[in-house]
Amino acid sequence: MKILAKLAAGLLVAASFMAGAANAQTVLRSSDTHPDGYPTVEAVKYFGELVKERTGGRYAVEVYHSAQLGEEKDTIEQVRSGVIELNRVSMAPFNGTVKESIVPALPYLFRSEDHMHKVMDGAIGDQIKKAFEGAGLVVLAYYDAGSRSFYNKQKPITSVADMKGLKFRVIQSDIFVDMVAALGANATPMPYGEVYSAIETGVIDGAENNFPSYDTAKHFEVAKNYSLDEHTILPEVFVMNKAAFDKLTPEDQELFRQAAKDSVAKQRELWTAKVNESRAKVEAAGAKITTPEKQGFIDAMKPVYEKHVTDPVLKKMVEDVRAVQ
Ligand code: GTR
Repeated sequence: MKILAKLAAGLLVAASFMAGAANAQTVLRSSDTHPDGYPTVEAVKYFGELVKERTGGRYAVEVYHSAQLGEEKDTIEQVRSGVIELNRVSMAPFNGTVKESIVPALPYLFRSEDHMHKVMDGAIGDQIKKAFEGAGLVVLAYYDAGSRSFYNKQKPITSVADMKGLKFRVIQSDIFVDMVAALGANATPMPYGEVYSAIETGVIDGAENNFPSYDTAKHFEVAKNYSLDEHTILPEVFVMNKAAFDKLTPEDQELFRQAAKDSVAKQRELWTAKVNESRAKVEAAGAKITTPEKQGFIDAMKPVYEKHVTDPVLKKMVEDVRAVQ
């Protein structure tokens, strides 16, 4: 009896150990500058749910929204060094690190959001993904961020001439600094979280972003003139630390890629709804939306291309983007 009991107890311990091992969960941390409920935050949460479900709970994702882990530039360093495993950021802060990421940040290169989707979902999108690996990152998905336009607290912008002398915060990329200079205005790259008070106190006159960011960061409260110049259709990237990705089994890697792909459809749907909601909200709150004479903006961008698209790889990529119908 005693021996049997001992055996049974031993089996129980072994069984619970095995169950414990099966339940062991690796929690992956992901950063986002946006508040809870924002389409990118929701898309990464959805990715996490799919991963958890499809791995039988072996992996889970925790999304730290609202810049809890820091501003984008800092969290990019965190994900590259492996302090965090995942990150959802804009493409532009990578412009100085991943040469190929310059292409989707170029002003007026994409003709429409549809054109951007075709490019990023195709061979050029894959080429950019490959280039991110050199920076220690695996691109899991490209998400939508609509188009970026200028807004300011001084006056409505109806043509390039109105831009003269205004001070704008731009996203942290030289392309954007030069874009603003080419329009006769002054650019200050600064972290997203500092923009509201910088506009409020008059350090800058305005910034540039899409409607959901203009809304959720509350910039519409301090800069009421939004001019729909739509200078870039800049996608977001959802990246994973490459060493962490390489540690996954090939099956899990495929599962992660598929979950990310599934989250793209979800994000695009949420994005479209959010743009409409945010636009209506800021207008109701008194934002004045104007549509400036766009050709002037397009023509002014020549020096930006001359300065940043000199490398043969980038020249070819720009040609390839233009050829995508
Ligand atoms: C938003 C983007 C953020 C952040 C922000 C900015 O459109 O979703 O990731 O890059 O712009 O301007 O800093």
